[in-house]
Amino acid sequence: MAPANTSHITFQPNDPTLIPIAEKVFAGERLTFEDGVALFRSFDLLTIGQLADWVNRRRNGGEYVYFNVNRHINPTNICAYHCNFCSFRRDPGQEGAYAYTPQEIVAQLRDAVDESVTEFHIVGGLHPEYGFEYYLDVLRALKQAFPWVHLKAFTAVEIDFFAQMTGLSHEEVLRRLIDAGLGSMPGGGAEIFHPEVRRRICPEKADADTWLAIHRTAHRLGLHTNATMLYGHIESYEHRVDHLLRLRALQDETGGFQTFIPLRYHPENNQLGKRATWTTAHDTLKTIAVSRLLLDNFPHIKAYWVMLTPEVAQLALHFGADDIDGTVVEERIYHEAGATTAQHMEKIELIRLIRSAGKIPVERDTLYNIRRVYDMPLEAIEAEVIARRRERIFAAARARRQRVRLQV
Ligand code: V47
Ligand code: SF4
Repeated sequence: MAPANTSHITFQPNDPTLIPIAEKVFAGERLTFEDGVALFRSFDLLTIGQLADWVNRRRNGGEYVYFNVNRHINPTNICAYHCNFCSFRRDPGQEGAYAYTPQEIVAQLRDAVDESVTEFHIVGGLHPEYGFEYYLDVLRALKQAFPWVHLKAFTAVEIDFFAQMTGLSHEEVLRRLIDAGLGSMPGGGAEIFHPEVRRRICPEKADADTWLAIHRTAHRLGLHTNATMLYGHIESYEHRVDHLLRLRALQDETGGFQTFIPLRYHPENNQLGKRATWTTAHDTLKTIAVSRLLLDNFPHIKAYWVMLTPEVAQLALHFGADDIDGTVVEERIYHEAGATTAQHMEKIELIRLIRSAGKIPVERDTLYNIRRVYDMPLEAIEAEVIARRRERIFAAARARRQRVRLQV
């Protein structure tokens, strides 16, 4: 790679250990395990952020920030596993346990979903009694009711569970899910790959090699997938770097990952929270920035506003992140674990958040096709969004009246 033009950058690190790393970054050279650990150990957050921002500008232009209009669906919280960081899971019959039928899921969404929604993000518990057919039926019912909506569904851990339940191979499970409407896979279930941590926080889950093998198979079948890392609990910086480099190695092989999403550990109402607490905004911004620097082959880094808070997610847009996730609607997993953010953000609020960071909001679909660039004056966008919302409310009311008339 040709050396980059850095003449416009004033680069004055407070931490001299970052100078050789910066030289590599500006020369487009790949960072090593030791570089990753040195970055995490450094407290010179602004220098690390500046480097990550520079990489984001070189890779993605640095002005566009992506979001989408999506809805989260968690079909059931009943789960056969017992990850000690999870506040969402319930045993069958336990207070608060639920499992919606595919028809109930569609009915809950019927009045709330119109053509503006482009993605359903579907993850949930591993139900010990419902078979694989239940999960296939959820996809089929959603695809039939909302054929235009992309289904980003089921983590590699869920795929592995379906394979164990049925005796099918991971590939066959994925093929059947694709036939039922699966469009791509979210990045959950990765947690921390290193066995020293993994066996202490989620011993029943698919191990690192299995998680990676499932994504490899998904990429071979033409699916795009995401990857996550659950950080800020009992893991060390070495464990984080190991995790990121395992993802980078698979991406070198397949190129099938779209986005990396660091997930900030939420310690409330779960066992792990007795030993770990909330990590800091400093750590979060550094984790976003180091991810951008180490994952040189990942197109996007997401600052997931639900997890990081809108305020920190907004700052992350200057630390290497170029995506902020979507409107979400009714997030449950982190809210059970103490998230204080809203469970939903209106599109106009996302646009305002991105614009007031000096960036250009870009609405995308799940596969990063651009639906619209919001580069016009904010007042024009606000007027249009309000008019559209009004139209949608009237249309939903008309549809409801028609259904009632038909029932009569
Ligand atoms: O794997 C569970 C995490 C993940 C807690 O692909 C927790 O765009 C923090 O897959 N504190 C599932 N995290 C979520 C997921 C996801 C989320 C956002 C975007 C995308 C994407 C995927 O939720 C699990 C686990 O790491 N999680 N409990 C907790 N207490
Ligand atoms: Fe079950 Fe997922 Fe919670 Fe683990 S994180 S207990 S697999 S719902």
